[in-house]
Amino acid sequence: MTTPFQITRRSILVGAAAIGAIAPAILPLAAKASEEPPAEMKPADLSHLLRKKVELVAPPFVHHHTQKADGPPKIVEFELVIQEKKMVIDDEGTEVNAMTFNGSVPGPLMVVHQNDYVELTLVNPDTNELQHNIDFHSATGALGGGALTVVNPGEKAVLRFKATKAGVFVYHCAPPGMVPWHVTSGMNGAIMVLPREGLTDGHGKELTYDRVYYVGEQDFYVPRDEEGNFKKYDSVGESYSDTLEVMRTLTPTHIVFNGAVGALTGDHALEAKVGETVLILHSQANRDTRPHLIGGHGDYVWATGKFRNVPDVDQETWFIPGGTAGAALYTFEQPGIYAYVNHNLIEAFELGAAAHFKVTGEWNDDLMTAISTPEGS
Ligand SMILES: [Cu+2]
Repeated sequence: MTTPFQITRRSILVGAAAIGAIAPAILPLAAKASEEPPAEMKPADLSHLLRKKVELVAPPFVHHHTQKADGPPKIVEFELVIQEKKMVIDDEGTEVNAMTFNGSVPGPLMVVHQNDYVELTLVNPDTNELQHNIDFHSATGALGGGALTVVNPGEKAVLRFKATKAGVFVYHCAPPGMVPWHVTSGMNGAIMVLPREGLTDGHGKELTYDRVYYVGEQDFYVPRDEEGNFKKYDSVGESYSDTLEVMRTLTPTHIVFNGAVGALTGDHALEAKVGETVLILHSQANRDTRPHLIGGHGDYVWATGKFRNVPDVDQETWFIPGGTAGAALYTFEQPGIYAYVNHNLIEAFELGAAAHFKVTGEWNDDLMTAISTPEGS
């Protein structure tokens, strides 16, 4: 059966025109590029490079990696399998027809070192309904790879790019005609390109981390019925037009960390010990955000995530523009539960953009003490 969503490369423009009024102004480039091979080129001979295959893990965790490069640049192989699936995004059972890389929102974090080559296999199983692709903000050319990776259900593509810039970068789906829908349905993640010599403070001091966590902030736009209840749909395609209407209000119904309200709080809190240094990576592919660690700080912060810049120090809150991934390094000094929030506090407390750090260790009375606990006067 043909639906407006099962479009082929050749009918991208027709499909796009039918789907959204804004799309045609942006899409011809993408459609043209995906139909044609790259312009005249001399294939790069990388046969002398070592290859490494990485098994990705679901956020907030990050696959094993070394902080400094352990040799010359290599080809690092990753695979992302696109999964369209229903996900529950709050404790009231609200559902979205999510689109995901590897089944999680956000998609998994990839780690390479500067000047490594990323070789990504992007798989769109034939059980999916829609066409997808991937745009790496860390890549150069062809719409970040988006023009070379448009895959219909049942297809896969392999993209290789050289990670020339060090930093944390967003990746996201950007299919012709439906970019914001796919991004706000969960198809985004991040890649960290570490300097080959590891992180520094920009003044010669090496910076290392004991743990790294990846927080992906997601805005969802869930349609409501006449009574104000969130609607459910049998398929992602069926949810499209209602969801687009809500998206155009620019008013998310949910703003969450890692796919759902509470995904990183309570029993799912991020763990650390006093004295440990934690690297917190935070991406938002679509909206601005302003992370804040309640009761802590950002010792070293690359708010826009790019490691050739000197990090800001001793930050209280940092600003990550939409379409960016930031990095903050903090050494915990006190035990306890810390809330890590988007410090638009309405977005944190009312819409869900909050996580917890559960930190164990010895209390430092010098840093803080209760001289007198609350009592009646
Ligand atoms: Cu997609």
